[in-house]
Amino acid sequence: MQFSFLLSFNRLTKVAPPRGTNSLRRFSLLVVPLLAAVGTHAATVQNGDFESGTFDNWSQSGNVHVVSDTVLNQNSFPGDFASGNYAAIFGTANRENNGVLSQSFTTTQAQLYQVSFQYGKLSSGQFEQSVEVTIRDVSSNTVLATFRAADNTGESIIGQVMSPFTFNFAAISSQSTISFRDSSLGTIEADGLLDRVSVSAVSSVPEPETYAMMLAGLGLIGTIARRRRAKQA
Ligand SMILES: [Ca+2]
Ligand SMILES: [Ca+2]
Repeated sequence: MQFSFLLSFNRLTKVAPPRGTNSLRRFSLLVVPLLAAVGTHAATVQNGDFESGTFDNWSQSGNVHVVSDTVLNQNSFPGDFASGNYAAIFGTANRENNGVLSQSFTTTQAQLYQVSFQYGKLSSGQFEQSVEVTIRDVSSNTVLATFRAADNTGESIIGQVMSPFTFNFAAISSQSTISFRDSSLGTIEADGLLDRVSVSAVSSVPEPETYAMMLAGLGLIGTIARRRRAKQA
């Protein structure tokens, strides 16, 4: 059973890069730096992997704590449950499921962002564990996105893995808040685990210097095409 857990974990973490043709690679060499220049409006969630071993940068209430693999391993839970050593754990022990974690971060108006995180169930019981994720605009308190991540596999501890989740939202001002609220069906012999929370810009309105770079790139492509046509003629 332990082997199947490890294999599943490896499948999640070792995703082979897609293979492309040479022409696609050349195209990527040109386009990737352009896209990198476009994605300058980075949103930053601090301590999203909880590797400080604390809830630094987060607001925390209710039954949610930082937990380490070391502690879980000492408490008869063998395996790797966190990316790194630490994760957030909701509904610890058999106490109430009322944990909330939230953090505000800088955003750019009209910018599209992708939220990604890992969530899983630490359990020897059957209760479904879930977390409700809400993105709000800070100044207006408008809800920009809601998302629910659940692990209802009902498996025992050795079979568990953290699963990746992603969703998008568009910011409407310079500050947004992400919050995770424990919404599990029960807490007895089941806790929710959260790790690797990050927010990144997925597209952007290009700035003037980016347009200049793009035009320069297109001009280069045009020059190459003209030279090829001239050679063929
Ligand atoms: Ca971590
Ligand atoms: Ca619990």
